[in-house]
Amino acid sequence: SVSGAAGLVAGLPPGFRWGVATSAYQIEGAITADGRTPSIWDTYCRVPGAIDNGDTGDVACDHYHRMPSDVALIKDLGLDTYRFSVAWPRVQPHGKGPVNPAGLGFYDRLVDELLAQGIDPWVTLYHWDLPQELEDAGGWPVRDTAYRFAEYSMLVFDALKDRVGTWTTLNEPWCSAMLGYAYGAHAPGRREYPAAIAAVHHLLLGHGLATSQLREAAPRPLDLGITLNVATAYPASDAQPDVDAARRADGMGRRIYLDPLVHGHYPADVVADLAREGVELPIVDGDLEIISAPIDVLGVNYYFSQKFTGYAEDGSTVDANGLPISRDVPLGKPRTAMDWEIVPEGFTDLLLSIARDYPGLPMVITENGSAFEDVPDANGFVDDTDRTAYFTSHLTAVADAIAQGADIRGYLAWSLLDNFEWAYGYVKRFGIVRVDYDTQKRIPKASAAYLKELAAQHRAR
Ligand code: PNW
Repeated sequence: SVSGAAGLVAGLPPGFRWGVATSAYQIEGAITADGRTPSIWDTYCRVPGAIDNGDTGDVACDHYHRMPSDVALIKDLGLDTYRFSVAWPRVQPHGKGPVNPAGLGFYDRLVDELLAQGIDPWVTLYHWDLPQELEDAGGWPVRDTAYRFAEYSMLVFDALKDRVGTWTTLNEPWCSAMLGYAYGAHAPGRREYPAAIAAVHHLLLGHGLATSQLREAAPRPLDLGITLNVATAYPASDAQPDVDAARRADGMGRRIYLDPLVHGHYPADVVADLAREGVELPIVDGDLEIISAPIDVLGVNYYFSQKFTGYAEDGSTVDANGLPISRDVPLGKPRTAMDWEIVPEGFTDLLLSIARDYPGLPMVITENGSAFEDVPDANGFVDDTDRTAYFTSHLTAVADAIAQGADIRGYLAWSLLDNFEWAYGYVKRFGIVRVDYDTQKRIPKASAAYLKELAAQHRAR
C-alpha cells in the first residue's frame, strides 16, 4: 500500500532515477506516416498465426499522433526519466543512406516536449524494429548489419546529442538473436541456430561500433550503455547435471553478453558448449576490442528467474544427439498473466552476481513490470493490487541488492501504457496506465498512483 512507501524508499540512494519505459513499435502506430518503411515486425505480424488474435502494431496506442498528451501523462506521474526507442525505419527508411527528416522530426519534437516538461529523455536506438530491407539482405546474422546499425545510430545521435545525455544502443540482444533467429518466436521468425549465434556476435559488434562512434562525436560526457534481459539461473539440485544446466543457461543468457562487453572475451565454457553443438561465433580479429569499448551504465531488464535441470523426464542426461539436457522446471512461485513466475529474490541474486562478476559497472533497472488480468470498473479504472505488489517486491529486491553493495542508480517501470506485447498482441497488459483500444483513452491504474507516490516520497527525503 502507499502508506508503506516511505520505508521502501529509505533504502534507495539520493539521486535515484524514477521513470517509465516504452518502445517505438509497441506504442507508435502510424506505420506509413512521414516516409516510414516496414520493419521486420510489420512483416512478421502478417504471418498467419504469428501473433495472438492476428494483432499488429499498425495503430497500437497511436502515440505518434498523441505524443504531447502522453508526455503530459508522464509529467502528471512526477517521474523524472522517460526511456523510449527510435524506429530505425522512420529515420533511415532503407536501412542505409540518408536520413529521412520527416521521420526524425518526430523524435526531435518528442525530446523538446520532454525537456519542456522537465523530463529527462533516455534514448534506446534499437528496440527490435530492423528495417525489412536489411533483413532481406540477411539481417543480424550478416556482419554488414552491425555497420549499418552504427551508421544509423550516428544519424540519430547527431540530431539529438545536444539535448539527450543518456543513450542505450540495443534493447535485449538475447531476444533479437534467440527469439528472432533460433526459436522463431519473434520477428523475423527464423529457426536457424547457427544464424542466431552469428546474430549474437553481430549485435554486440554493432553495439561496440556505435558506442565508440557516439563517444567520439559527443559534445559532453555521456551516459552510454546497452540493456540486457538477464535473470538468475538456479540449479534444481546439487547434482552435477543440474549444476551444469544452470551454468549453461547463465552462460547463454548473461555471460555471453557481459563477458565480451566488460572483459573483452567470450566465456570459455560457452565457447566450448557451442563447439560441441557444432556452432561457432563468427569473430574477426579486433572485434572484441570494439565490443569492449567502455560503457557508463548497464541497463538491466528483469521479469523472472528460472530453475534448471540437466535430467530429462526419463532420467537421462543426454539427448538423441548426445548433447546435454537442459530444461527449466518450476520454482513453485505464483505466476503473472505471462505465465512467468514471480521471483523477486532472483532479482537481488542477479544484481549481486553482476556486481560481483563485473565490478565498477553502474546499473539502472531499465525495465521491470508485470502483466495481470486487469479488470476495469465502469470508468475504466483498474485497481491493480497485483501489479503494485509486484513493484513493491521488486523494488525491495533492488534495495536489498544496494544494501549488499550493488551500484544501482535508478528504476524504470515497464511500461507507461498498455501496448503491443509482441507475439501476445494486445491481450497482455503491462501498463501502469490502461489504454482503451476502442477510444485510445488513457486511464492511470492504481499502480501509477503508487509509483507516483514512491517517487515523490523519495524526492522529499
Ligand atoms: C521485454 N523472455 O521483452 C521487452 O524489452 C519489452 O519490449 C517487452 O514488452 C517486455 O519485456 C515484456 O515482455 C521480453 O521470453 C520478451 O524471457 C521475452 C522475454 C523477456 C523479455
